[in-house]
Amino acid sequence: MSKKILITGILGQDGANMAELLLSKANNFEIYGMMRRSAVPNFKNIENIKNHPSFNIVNGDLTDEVSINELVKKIQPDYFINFAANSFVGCSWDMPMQVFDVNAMGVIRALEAIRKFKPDCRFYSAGSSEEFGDVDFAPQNLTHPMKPRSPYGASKCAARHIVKVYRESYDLYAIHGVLFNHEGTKRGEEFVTRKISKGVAQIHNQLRSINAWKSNGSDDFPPQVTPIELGYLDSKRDWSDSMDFMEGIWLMLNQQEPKEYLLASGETHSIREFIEKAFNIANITGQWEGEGQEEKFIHNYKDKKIVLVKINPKYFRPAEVNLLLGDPTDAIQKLGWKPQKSFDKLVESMVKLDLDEIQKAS
Ligand code: NDP
Ligand code: GDR
Repeated sequence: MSKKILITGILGQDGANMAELLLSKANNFEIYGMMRRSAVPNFKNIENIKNHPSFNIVNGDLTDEVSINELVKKIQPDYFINFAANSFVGCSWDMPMQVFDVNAMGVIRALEAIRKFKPDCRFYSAGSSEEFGDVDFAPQNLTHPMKPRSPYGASKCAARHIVKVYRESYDLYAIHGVLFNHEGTKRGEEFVTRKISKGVAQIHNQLRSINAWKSNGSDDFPPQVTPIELGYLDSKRDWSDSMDFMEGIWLMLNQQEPKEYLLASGETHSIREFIEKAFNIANITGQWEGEGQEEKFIHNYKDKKIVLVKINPKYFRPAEVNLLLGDPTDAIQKLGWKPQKSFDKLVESMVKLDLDEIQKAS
């Protein structure tokens, strides 16, 4: 018997990775990837699976109850994996109501559809370390109080509460596992890791052009390097690989009892550290100079100083989460979860992909 799996957020990072993972795991999985209507949809993340015979795209929107009900009624999924969200913390102050509508009300719509039309369907919804906010202790585990610092974080806290209520009230296999930051080569370009890896690749390309230009005998060079403009550099994040998390989520969905877990690497690194590592992988040397908003990451090119990274206050947030560090012991010991990719390998894979892509394009 085939297992039907409905995945929302299919064009995003995790939805696409989960579909890819499940299609590689077994040949009796029928995947239904839900996308919302868009004038110019971007299918890049599902390029290598979109023609798979067991992969189907379906239309729906988490803000639209009718579409969610219809999908659950028609497909009768065995699993419903909810990755759809307005997932960008930075913009959640600009549209707090939309963020709650998708991230919290959307979860109720999914739970109601399951309760009414397929109560034995197993449900996972993505929780976030942003629920912990201005943390009381580190590393954080699931006993940490919810102290969100953004409308996004608050919406995920609301989702966590409602999943618990439905699980306990209606005896559903419904879980909201908390995920710390996870990245990879399908990461959206506005998130800091991808913004850095893309920026490094662009600068690498620009430095190559300068070198070629110089080797033609010219003494000076025009300022052709576009610095990466970032906000707060001192926050620390617990970064992992998205594919590793998809394995953990699948384990969470296949236990005897619906229990929630937290996935994290157990390491924390600053944005500054990510920047240094990313440039290092591209063989570009640099050092920090200046202070506060004037601080810059500089590359010495002969007697010239080339700015690689500078601060743009427009990227500061009204409130920041300074330190995230998760404790994944429970998931490792009780689920048997084994994350594979280290922080160094993660940064390397992202920078190398962006270097390759820019080289192919130029
Ligand atoms: P992405 O932003 O890459 O993907 C989110 C997807 O949700 C997008 O494809 C988007 O569609 C879709 N979406 C947004 N609004 C709606 C809507 N109203 N109806 C249907 N679909 C919608 O996020 P990730 O893949 O990185 O994250 C997956 C989930 O995990 C999210 O819930 C996120 O909040 C959560 N999470 C992520 C973490 C991370 O580090 N990546 C950490 C903790 C939690 P479109 O493509 O059209 O924009
Ligand atoms: P985050 O990820 O807010 O942790 O949410 P993001 O990459 O956006 O920010 C991480 C940290 O970097 C700082 N920062 C910048 N961030 C962005 N995006 N752009 C910048 O220019 C910039 N400069 C500095 C931020 O202030 C922040 O401290 C991610 C999302 O995937 C959520 O959906 C998820 O729930 C959490 O991770 C866990």
